Amino acid sequence: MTREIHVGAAQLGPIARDESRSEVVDRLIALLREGSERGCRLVVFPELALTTFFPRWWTEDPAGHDHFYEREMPSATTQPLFDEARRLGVGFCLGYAELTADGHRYNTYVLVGVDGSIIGRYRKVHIPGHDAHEPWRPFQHLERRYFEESPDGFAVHDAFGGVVGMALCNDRRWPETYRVLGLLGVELVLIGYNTPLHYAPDPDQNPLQSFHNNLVMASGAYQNGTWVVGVAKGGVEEGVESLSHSQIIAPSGQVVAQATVSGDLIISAVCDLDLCRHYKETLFDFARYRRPEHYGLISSTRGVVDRSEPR
Ligand code: CDT
Repeated sequence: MTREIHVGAAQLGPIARDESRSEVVDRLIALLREGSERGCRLVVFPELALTTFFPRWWTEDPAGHDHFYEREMPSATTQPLFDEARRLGVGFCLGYAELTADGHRYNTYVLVGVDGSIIGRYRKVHIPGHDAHEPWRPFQHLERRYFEESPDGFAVHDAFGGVVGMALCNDRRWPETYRVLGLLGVELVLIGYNTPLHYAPDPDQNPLQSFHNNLVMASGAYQNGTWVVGVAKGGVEEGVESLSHSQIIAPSGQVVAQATVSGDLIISAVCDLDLCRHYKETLFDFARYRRPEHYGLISSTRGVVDRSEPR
């Protein structure tokens, strides 16, 4: 018997700075319903799906952006999304800015089951951008000012009939993300992203954003024999254009569904989780072929080693 799950990638268009949380929740509910009508059991929303991408603005006091964070999940404002999920019998994955009771700020993803209960929470591991104000940029990317690095790392959850893992945006560029999840047996990786088309430190990369987006997710899927669902918040948001091109990628590395336009929309695919075995049990049979004794540097150093130092 095959293990098939119909997954929807709920791409979002821009969220305006002054758009209220409940207006955004209404947009998410509309997408959840559309996913349900298509037959989806799981609908995946992007990173920071409740607010505009606020790290593009500097505030002298980091707490100046605290109104963009959620202090509880669900809250009175987000509860209608959880209620609708339970009513429809559709699970979802939602990205938001989390402010904990003891004052920690994380870029967070939460996985919610078809009964509306929380299955797992993931806090972004790789925090990109900068932490100081850099006025030379046309806009800021201050994630390193407004979010802490996850203290928890990566995890998988037995959910939706398979093994599900989460990652957020910049995490998708790092092979370690997929490999750690792969070593945990992941079959479905959910990744939300906000990727501005303009990359100030090296604008030569601007026209390559879509290429790189597919390159990293397709490689991660293939090299670990897993489905990958990449979901954008794209379009022109507060004057900054971000990548759309949401996509669902099979364990072969092939794209099986892709958004061709920006804006709020659903793409979906029936993901046969048993397809993962084709890769996990052949070319990427980790237990048979990996040589971890030669990979020590990956976890023992952060940057490039100084080869002039005796080792
Ligand atoms: N949200 C996020 O992680 N965005 C980054 C932008 C590039 S770093 C400024 C990304 O990796 O897509």
